[in-house]
Amino acid sequence: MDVQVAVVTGSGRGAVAVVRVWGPGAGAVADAVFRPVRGGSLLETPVGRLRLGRAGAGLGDEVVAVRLDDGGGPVAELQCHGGVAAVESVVEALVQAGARRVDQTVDLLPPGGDRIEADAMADLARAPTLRSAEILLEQARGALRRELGGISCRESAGSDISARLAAIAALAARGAIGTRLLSGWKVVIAGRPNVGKSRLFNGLAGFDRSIVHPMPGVTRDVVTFRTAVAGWPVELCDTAGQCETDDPIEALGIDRARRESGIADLMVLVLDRSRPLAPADRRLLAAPTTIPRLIVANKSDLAVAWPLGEIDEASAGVLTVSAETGEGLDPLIAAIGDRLVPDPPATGAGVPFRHEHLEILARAGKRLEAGDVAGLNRALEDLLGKARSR
Ligand SMILES: Nc1nc2c(ncn2[C@@H]2O[C@H](COP(=O)(O)OP(=O)(O)OP(=O)(O)O)[C@@H](O)[C@H]2O)c(=O)[nH]1
Ligand SMILES: [Mg+2]
Repeated sequence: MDVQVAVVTGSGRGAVAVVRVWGPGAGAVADAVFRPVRGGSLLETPVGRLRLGRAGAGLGDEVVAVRLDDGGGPVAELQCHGGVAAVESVVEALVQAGARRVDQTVDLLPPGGDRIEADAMADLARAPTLRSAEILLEQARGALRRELGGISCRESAGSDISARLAAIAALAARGAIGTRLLSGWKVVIAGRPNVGKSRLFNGLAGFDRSIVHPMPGVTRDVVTFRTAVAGWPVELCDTAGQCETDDPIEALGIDRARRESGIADLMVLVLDRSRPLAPADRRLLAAPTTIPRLIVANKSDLAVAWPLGEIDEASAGVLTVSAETGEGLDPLIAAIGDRLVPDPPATGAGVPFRHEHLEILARAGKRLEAGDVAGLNRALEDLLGKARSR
């Protein structure tokens, strides 16, 4: 058998593509194209250890390389950015080194992997950010399977029922993150007119998506943009400034702003630090919120018109930023990330990433609570079972 190469995840769509080489001599072929950032060659690297380097023509693309041994022969994988050019350049280099290209097939799933891994691979191809991709890649490598396997009990569960229930609860908590890895979180930027919402939105988006203007009432409709905030996929929403108005179009925009604020995961309430707080600011601060919020005092590059202590939230922390100069944007980005995902999964942790996983976990937890170990195993078998769904 010769050395073969295939793109395991669909190229061109996701943040990360996995290029797999297998067959006798696969390690040497991968080694020939992989240029480590530092340290010895890929062949000298123990199986399973991830290495950072470059591959491809010229300077090449940044890749993570790993040798795997599945018992069925040597396998190596190069994970690269998902863009078509990057993937093609890595595949081409491997072909030059002697591999034969074959079409992607689901049989290229990780050794021993099946449904969970297949689903993780499918989602990986659609991962909008590298952080999402990293977590899905871990699941494709068996992180979730391993943890589920640890919970299912062959023998009588005995005294460790509470430990297993805690493990199920921990997985379910991570599932709240896992099920958002593709769809992301919604963050709405709200405040009264002219406080700098659109400027801040553009700063977070990284380019001028929304119109910024000295005249109040510029943003009329909700402007959205999908981006990565602290590595998480986020839909940012810029909204119309909230105030009393007789203008029917502005009023419609304000209605929409309120609606968005009701369904978002987080509100960033922007105040203008360079002007005294207006009644509209105070109304917004006092309004009951159904979602978590961050208070941002913008225009910190100008002379300060009010002390932070003037608002009740001061003790909880108001973020001072200048959307104009960019000062304070990095801490704001970190704060948004912390609010959306206060407890990110550790590297290698099992993360349920589909609602179906959470439903099965809930069922398994109920069975375990009832002392029904056979029922627990049956529920988990739905996920762990070898029946391939695709
Ligand atoms: N000096 C300074 N000016 C700012 C800052 N942020 C925004 N501005 C200015 O404030 C004005 C209003 O900014 P926008 O971002 O359009 O404000 P907005 O809150 O979106 O306003 P509406 O869409 O009308 O509700 C513009 O002239 C901006 O250049 C800042 O941090 N510092
Ligand atoms: Mg605006």
